[in-house]
Amino acid sequence: MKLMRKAALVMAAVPAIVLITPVGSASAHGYVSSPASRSAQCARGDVSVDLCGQAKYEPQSAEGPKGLKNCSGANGPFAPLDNDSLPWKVTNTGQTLSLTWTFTARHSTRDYEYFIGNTRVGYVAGNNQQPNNPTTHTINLGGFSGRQKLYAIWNIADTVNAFYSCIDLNINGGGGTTPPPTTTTTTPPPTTTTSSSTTTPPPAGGTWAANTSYAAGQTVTYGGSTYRCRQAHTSLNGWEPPNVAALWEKV
Ligand SMILES: [Cu+2]
Repeated sequence: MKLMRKAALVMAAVPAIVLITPVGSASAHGYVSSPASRSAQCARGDVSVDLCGQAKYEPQSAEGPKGLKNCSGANGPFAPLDNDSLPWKVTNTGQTLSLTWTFTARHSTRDYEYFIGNTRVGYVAGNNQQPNNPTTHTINLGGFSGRQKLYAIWNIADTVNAFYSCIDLNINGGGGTTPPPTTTTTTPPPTTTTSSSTTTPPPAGGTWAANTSYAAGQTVTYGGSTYRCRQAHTSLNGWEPPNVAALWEKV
């Protein structure tokens, strides 16, 4: 009897939970937890919250369109992850590296890609299946040595997005080759112009449409709301503003 009542209570609570979970909730995704990615270091306090931005609270949510090479997914609140000059801890490794993903939602998976610079050093197929949590991959670092930044990318099968983690490595313990200083291409959210002389207002776009080139700062309407473009891109079906927070912010 008691059990039944409990079950009934749980059932009754379910619709309420669904209602209070925002659409596209940022809380349920994944990141590389071992070796500690930049996101993981933020979450466990290795790097100060003041420096980390949102990654402190949601290490799993550096989400952005597929095909990027960065640590934040070009997701504004996660931009500090792209800053190579923060005091990230470096993992010493040989040529073989095992990485563990922690998932807070097991999205069906297209594949995983691992890059050093523009070289893809690792690939693991996802077969459009849900991954186990956690999931560990072992990759070979392709002959790279010294200080390197490894991009770990989880490509989701049923959305346009991917999740990004960066792991700072010292390969073969050498520290011999110093990587060229990486120019951080953080795409900051468009800032409101402070200089009053530059009064070029962002072009007021019309209604959002697919296969259209949008510039950062441009606004469009979609579904009765107005959105501002975060970074220049050409729109595609499926990239409707409410779907891709990395590209559009609601105003
Ligand atoms: Cu998710």
